[in-house]
Amino acid sequence: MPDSATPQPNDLRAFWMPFTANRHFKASPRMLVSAKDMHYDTADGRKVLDGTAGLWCVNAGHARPKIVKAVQDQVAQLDYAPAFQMGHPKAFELANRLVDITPDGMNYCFYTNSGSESVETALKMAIAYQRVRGEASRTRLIGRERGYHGVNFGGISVGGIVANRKMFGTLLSGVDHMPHTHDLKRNAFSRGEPDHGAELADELERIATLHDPSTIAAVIVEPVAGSTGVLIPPKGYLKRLREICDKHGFLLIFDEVITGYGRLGTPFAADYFDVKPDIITTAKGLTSGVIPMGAVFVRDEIHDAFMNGPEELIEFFHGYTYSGNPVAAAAALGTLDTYAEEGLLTRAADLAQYWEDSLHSLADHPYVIDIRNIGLIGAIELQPIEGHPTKRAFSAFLKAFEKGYMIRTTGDIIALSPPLIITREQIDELIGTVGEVLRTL
Ligand code: PXG
Repeated sequence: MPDSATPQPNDLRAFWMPFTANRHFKASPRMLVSAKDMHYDTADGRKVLDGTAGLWCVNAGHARPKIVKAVQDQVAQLDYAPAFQMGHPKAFELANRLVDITPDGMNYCFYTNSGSESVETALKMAIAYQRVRGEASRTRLIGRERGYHGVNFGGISVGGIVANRKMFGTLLSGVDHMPHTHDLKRNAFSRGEPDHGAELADELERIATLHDPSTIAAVIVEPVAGSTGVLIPPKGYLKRLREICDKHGFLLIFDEVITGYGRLGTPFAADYFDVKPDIITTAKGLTSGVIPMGAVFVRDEIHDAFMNGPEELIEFFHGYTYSGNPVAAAAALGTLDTYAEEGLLTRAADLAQYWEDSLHSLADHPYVIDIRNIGLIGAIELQPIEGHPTKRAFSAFLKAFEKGYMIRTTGDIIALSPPLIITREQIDELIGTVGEVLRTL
């Protein structure tokens, strides 16, 4: 709980906040000062139920003892070790533990510090892999409309977010995009995977024909797109993408920064959809948000293709000062222990039906034009206020926060993704409050 010893900032000016309406926030700040399990405490002493696992990352819940202790012990024992040409035991132990839970045949792990860096790493790996296997003409990258792959130039280039394309110049060349799969006309109020839209994967064939397959290195998609409003793949869509990639020699990258580590009720979305990508990007839930860390998993053939040439040469010319940082690695190990002891990587599967029924009970509420769900993810799409897009949902966010519930909005879509430790009673509370808020909009 906050107390008089908790320092309160008295000037909010200097911090230029990320992805935030800075002036609006600073006029009426929402300040979190502590957290435990499912709840935050605010600076004014209120408890707030975390309906979003922070930013889709606190999968194990807040301040979990194993993770806290792992970090405390590690920072006192080995705070930092150089990441290049040197090693420390926990980075190796963690990689081994991680590849035990990745899909079969993906036995290599490359560390980053965030989802954005995992994406850049995967894109570079894909292009370099095509080169080392003798297909150097394959340099194009294919993404998708409404894709979100972080904030760096590679990620915003393959991503399909209009604001990025408007604000940040011409981005990477040699990139093309498939259409998104969001189709309210055919699929509104679907439970789980929508029925219609698998044929949209065939657009990849059209793109392959246009550019010639021999110029394309990789295709990157989020199995379930999170930040652009929870877009769930139509039945059969991802399998079809996999087939087309196989046919033409494209690598298939699943960006699992949101779906990784149990969000759908399986360790990875690749397991859930039974589609094996060539590369998986992760971050967020890897350390349950406690210390920044990401990991990229690759199929054995990709790693092995680099292990040629003189042994004293660096095989993959890429890495970060903090790749495999000891404290981050310890946090991840503590997180994996917590996931294993509490069955959290599959717990969403037990809760999914309850979650689905609870969410869809809001279907007849004012302004609701769609509800969709998968695993422990839910979205409620609202009719925008004419001429004021995003305003209705943002007002729901503010009202929910006042009532002690943290939800996220993107456009006019409310996105929910609670920590995987949420109880059924807490689901009732959260959805009940969202319902109350919707009735006051
Ligand atoms: N890929 C995907 C699929 C993501 O969702 C990133 C990459 C980038 O990760 P970093 O760690 O660099 O932020 C993300 C991040 C939201 C929200 O509210 C989503 C993200 C980040 C912050 C907020 O939907 N996704």
